[in-house]
Amino acid sequence: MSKQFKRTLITSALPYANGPVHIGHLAGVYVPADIYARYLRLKGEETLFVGGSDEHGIPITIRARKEGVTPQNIVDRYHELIKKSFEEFGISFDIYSRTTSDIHKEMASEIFLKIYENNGFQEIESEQYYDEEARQFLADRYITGTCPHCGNERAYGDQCEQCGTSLSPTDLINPKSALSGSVPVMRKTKHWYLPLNEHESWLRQWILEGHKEWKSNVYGQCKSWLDLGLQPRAVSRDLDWGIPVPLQDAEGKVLYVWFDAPIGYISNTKELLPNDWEKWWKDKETKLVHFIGKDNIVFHCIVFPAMLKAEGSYILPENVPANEFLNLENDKISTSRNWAVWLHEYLKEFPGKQDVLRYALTANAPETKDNDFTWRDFQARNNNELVAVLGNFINRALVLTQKYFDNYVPPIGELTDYDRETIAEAQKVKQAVEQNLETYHFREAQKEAMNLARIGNKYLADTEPWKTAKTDMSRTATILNIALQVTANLAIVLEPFLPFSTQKIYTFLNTGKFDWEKLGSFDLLPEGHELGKAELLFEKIEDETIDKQVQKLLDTKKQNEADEYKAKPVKENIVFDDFTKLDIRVGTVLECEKVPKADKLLRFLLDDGLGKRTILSGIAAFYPNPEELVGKQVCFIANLEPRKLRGIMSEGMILSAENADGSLSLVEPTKEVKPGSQVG
Ligand code: B3M
Ligand code: ZN
Repeated sequence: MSKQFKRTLITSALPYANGPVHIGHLAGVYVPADIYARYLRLKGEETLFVGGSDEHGIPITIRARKEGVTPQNIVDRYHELIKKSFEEFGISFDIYSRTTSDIHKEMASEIFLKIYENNGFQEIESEQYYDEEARQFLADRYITGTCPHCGNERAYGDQCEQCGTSLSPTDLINPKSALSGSVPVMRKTKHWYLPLNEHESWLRQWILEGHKEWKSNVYGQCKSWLDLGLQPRAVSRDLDWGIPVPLQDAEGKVLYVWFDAPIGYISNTKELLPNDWEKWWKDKETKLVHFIGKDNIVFHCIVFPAMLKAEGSYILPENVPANEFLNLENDKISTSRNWAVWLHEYLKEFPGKQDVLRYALTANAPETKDNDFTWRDFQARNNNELVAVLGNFINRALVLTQKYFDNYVPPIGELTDYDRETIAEAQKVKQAVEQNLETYHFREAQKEAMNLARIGNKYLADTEPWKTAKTDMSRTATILNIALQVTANLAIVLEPFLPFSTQKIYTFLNTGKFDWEKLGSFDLLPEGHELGKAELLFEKIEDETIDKQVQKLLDTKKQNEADEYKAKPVKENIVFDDFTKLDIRVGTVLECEKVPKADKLLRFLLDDGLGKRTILSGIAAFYPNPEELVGKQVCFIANLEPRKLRGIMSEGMILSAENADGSLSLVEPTKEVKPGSQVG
């Protein structure tokens, strides 16, 4: 039996205000949180939905440095942009504020001090990299050097982006400060640590025993953290952007961004309800639910609860329905590679189509595993589901009522068995949707809700009111009455998912909003009620529109490849004599074929001007039809010591150029020359 609560507090992760928000944010966090909030409100439950921007931390300072502006400048810009995108997508926050607000600074300091007074921190001195020129300690991201695993010379102190290994700054070979370029030195520094190890046993009990119902991805991640054993975590940093550590001997130190950010949920509640915020955070009858992405699980399930416990007066989350990641056209969404569908751009290119994106993202939500957004799927969801099923059904119900009953709800007559079956089936939808929403299965919930439109569509197709209208007007009246009641039910059940479209349905029906409890009723629209003007709810999205979006992504990909390619540095100088030692010549290809059982090798037989010469070359992957090379001229090194490969003597080396993507291309003279001609 699940616990009964009086009210629900919903939070959604605070996005970093260092860039705009994209479909990955929407699909993973904000749309599910919004569906949940809208559903609870519709049920008349006491609900609060809190959001905001995360405005501290290294990602912000990096962006600011790159653009040569202040961090405040960056967060002011992106906070507004993000806030507007959420508003336009109907994310129904009760408050969307920011972590640079005064209330937040006070709240974060207060909580820090309370934990401090409760002896909840350890002070630990450690050695960290310090930039003597810039006179500051260096965050991991601000140290670059050579990756010890792959040799990438531009690896960061926290990660090598070439091989993906996560690093710590002391792993780097030849570390350099990204601030001044100088070689950093080790220096002692003191920080405050949250001793998570001391919280381990109650956390184990609370999560592993007490919350077996959490989603398996969330539970599993918590379990593996707990099984590895928890370590103390620093909650302060040496940095000049953030909330100062509120202690005497803490100059130059700020709260670590992951310490202050989740407190933002509390501060924002207080900002909205200065006199009434505590019941949302301190009363055991409040159900606290955090919506986040999978990379934030440890902070919300382990670190933040440990902070709250150490403070002593707060409730803990009841659930943390974290999602996995959404990919875009088979590739990881990335802000730095501009591989994303940005919400503000979508709105410009698809004006008025917020619900289409909300629908497609929920239908494809990465609830249990990473999922892929593709423009073709988006188009199909719109054309085959929203237009062909939902829009089509509602339009037929309304247009037929207009045609046969002058736009007034017709009277309901005697019901047939089939009518009763249809109604009974439609009434099952409520429970199915509720069950899924209450267990955070939003994609399944939306599917069940759409099922009501399928039921309606089938009902009209089977009963054919346009035919009965020729012989039996009272039967037609009954059918359309039922179809209109289904339409009203659709407005209720789809509201959490498609708030803009359901608003339109209410306008078409010329009625106010119905509560969730009315879902399943077939007397929502009384006989004789005059309907509003019907319009199309959704429109088809054409191939050209989708092609344009796909092309836009292909262009981004090309641009990225061009940006990423950096020609290799030139080798050390040599003297002319060294060069003349090489005997490079042109030969004409007489035969060319794959070497059996060697994937990469081609066997060339060349006319080298003196006779015939066999050379093996590892370029088979790039010339799938080697016979086409016969007759072409290639350059080769004639005096390279012969060596045996796969039992064949290779007499030299054929020259090829390596392209940015690693593919090889043979080097050929621009005009035909006599075989044996020297290159130099
Ligand atoms: N800003 C990380 C993120 O955007 C972080 C979340 C904070 S939630 C309190 O993924
Ligand atoms: Zn590496």
